[in-house]
Amino acid sequence: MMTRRQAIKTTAMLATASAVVPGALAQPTPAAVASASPFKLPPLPYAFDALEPHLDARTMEIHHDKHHQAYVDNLNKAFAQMPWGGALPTFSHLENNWLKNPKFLSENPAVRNNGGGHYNHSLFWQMMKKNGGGEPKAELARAIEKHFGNFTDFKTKFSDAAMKQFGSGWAWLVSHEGKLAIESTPNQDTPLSTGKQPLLGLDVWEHAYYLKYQNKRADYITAWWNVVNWDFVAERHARLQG
Ligand code: MN3
Repeated sequence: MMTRRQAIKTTAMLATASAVVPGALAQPTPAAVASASPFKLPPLPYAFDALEPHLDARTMEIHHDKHHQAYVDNLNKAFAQMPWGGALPTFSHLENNWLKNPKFLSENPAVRNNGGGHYNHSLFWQMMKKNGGGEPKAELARAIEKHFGNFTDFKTKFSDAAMKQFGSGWAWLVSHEGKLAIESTPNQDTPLSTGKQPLLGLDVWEHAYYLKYQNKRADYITAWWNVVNWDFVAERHARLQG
């Protein structure tokens, strides 16, 4: 918990950081920017044990509280090192600017890795829910059938992408120019950097499954289908259809 004194201090620093923004030449001092920590760990939208027995509580706790927190902390640190003259960046800025700019990402590997990690995990928690799984409905179901033949073939192809991602990375169902596709990305790279929108993603880093499944990634993937939040995926899909 933040004490009142710390809260006042933080508020003062945030005020200092944003107060200088309108001046074109004035930039927040590195100290003010570092203290602002514009990126925050979003709360897990359910209890740690909500996805049991498929994803165990201990893994969820470490994954969210330690791994995701580390991406957030390191992204804030990376931001503090950047020359910055604008308003403090937001999650939307990360999503719509930084992660869609391959040149910027290649020049800022700390943002590529930690910004990607923050973005991917922020989505990942919402892509799962208690009593999830089953099959998508309505428009999304029709789109999956159109692009992959049927839901079973889609699942096989997605699981295959997750299995074949060598080392750490993600498998994705993405939307690109009105079409659905399956792909995988290494490390914390996001589909955004190649112009695609992620609809559903599966974290295949060992930290996502090692405690319960050890080296058996296939078992983790099979279990994960039972917690997919298809409503969330359908919402993202519907939004992209306009
Ligand atoms: Mn992870």
